[in-house]
Amino acid sequence: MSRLVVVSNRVADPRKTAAGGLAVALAEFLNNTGGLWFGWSGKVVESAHGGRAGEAELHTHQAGPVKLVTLDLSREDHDAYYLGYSNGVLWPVCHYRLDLADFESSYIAGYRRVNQMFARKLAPLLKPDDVIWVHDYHLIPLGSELRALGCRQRIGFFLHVPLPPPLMFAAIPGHDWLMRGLCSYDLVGLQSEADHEHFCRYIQREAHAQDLGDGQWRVFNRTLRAGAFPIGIDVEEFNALAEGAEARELYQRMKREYSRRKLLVGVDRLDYSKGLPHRLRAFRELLQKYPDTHRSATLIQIASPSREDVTAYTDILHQLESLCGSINGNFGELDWMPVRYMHRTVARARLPGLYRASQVGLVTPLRDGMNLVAKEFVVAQDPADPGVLVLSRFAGAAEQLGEALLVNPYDSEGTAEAIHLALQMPLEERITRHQALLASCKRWDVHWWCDSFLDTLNKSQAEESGTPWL
Ligand code: GDG
Repeated sequence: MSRLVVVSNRVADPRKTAAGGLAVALAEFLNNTGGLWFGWSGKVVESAHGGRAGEAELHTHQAGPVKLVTLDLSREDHDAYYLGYSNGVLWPVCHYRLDLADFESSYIAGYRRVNQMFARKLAPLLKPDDVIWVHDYHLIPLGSELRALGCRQRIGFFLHVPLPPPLMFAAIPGHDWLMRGLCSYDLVGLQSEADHEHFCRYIQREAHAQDLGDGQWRVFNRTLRAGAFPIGIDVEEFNALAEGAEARELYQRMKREYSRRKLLVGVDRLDYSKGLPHRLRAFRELLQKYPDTHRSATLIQIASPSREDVTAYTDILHQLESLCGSINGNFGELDWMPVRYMHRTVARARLPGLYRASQVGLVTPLRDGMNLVAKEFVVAQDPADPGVLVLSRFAGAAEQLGEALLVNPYDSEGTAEAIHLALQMPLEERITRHQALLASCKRWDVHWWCDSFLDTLNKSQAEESGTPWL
């Protein structure tokens, strides 16, 4: 069995529960193959080595059979690669927010520099029959940089965020270079059929790719595969978490505290893609239109801090604070606050308890690659008395979770209607919908995702020689 080498912006210790489903699923393969996980340490070194990357030292840490190898970034590289091009350009454009992109021309050089450094540092650690799996938008050109250094191993890439339609992708400075980079992999995995279709359309129109059938393409003088591999959660791990003392204790406490009220829950990173202000406006609409919800419906919104050094994130924080304040100010009573908003991270071990105590799960991103909260909410429910999932049609998860109440989050009236329907839904219908949703979550879990991606990658032929891409 070939060794698996995972490369991602950040590296997680797969033995820690806080690492979440992805790390746990990857850990299975990494453990079995004595794998290697390579990425940024999360540390920024102030002007060490003259501010430039290149001399960064590798930190090696053995986590059971898995070797974790990380490197630090200089301030200059971090700002251009991470804050600039990755989170200031690629993240907003991939989430259809051209208005929030910061098209500063110097970022791309830093992005490329860091990808080159990753390749330079990783290449000497590779064995000839390794299988390499690169993750996400921070590292799109890594495959071509590795190829340029002569790496002939099989290399797969998975994009966790949406891939926008060709014309929108074309707004990214260096989009053609990025797409060439994507095409240097042996397998490109996307979250949804919609994203996959965008990829195919782009390479057909812009690069005259030839469709070889069975997901294979001939483009830029090489053959690659592409497909949709919707990511799932580790259902067993999440069930075990739900059985744990912390989740059960929280569940009981919430049930006691809200015995005469209905709970709605939202759990998101505080990110503009998650549609939090739109969700609060829909909730306000619900309170305005349906007085029966007063003193009854309570929305618990967890917004865990994220990327606080990017301006667009501080803007969304202020919008949220103001909306929550005005909803509570206008509708609140001495014994009832409609919104309980927390700008804090809740321990992962408690999340299943919070989901299970809630009658409605609100997952209403404006755009999302997949959205794992939707799946966690479904799995955490009591099958005999399940809550209802209100899900944005713009989350990748909507392709698999069609039995949720699908909404357009831009339409606050429509979303309010759906929430009202969810609050009123008879038990029988809730059970039928939940059974179908749970079956999807179990069928397309994170192990299916890992297995199907790696099986497909193993089928792919590694290029005969490193391709001179650059
Ligand atoms: C990217 C893509 C894609 C959230 N708040 C807390 C907390 N979380 C956990 C959730 C869930 C995870 O974070 C969020 O996953 P999502 O899928 O919703 O979103 P992103 O972070 O944007 O992830 C996304 C994903 O990659 C995987 O491919 O689905 O589309 O954007 O697990 O539970 N966890 C804890 N406390 C919190 O307050 N412990």
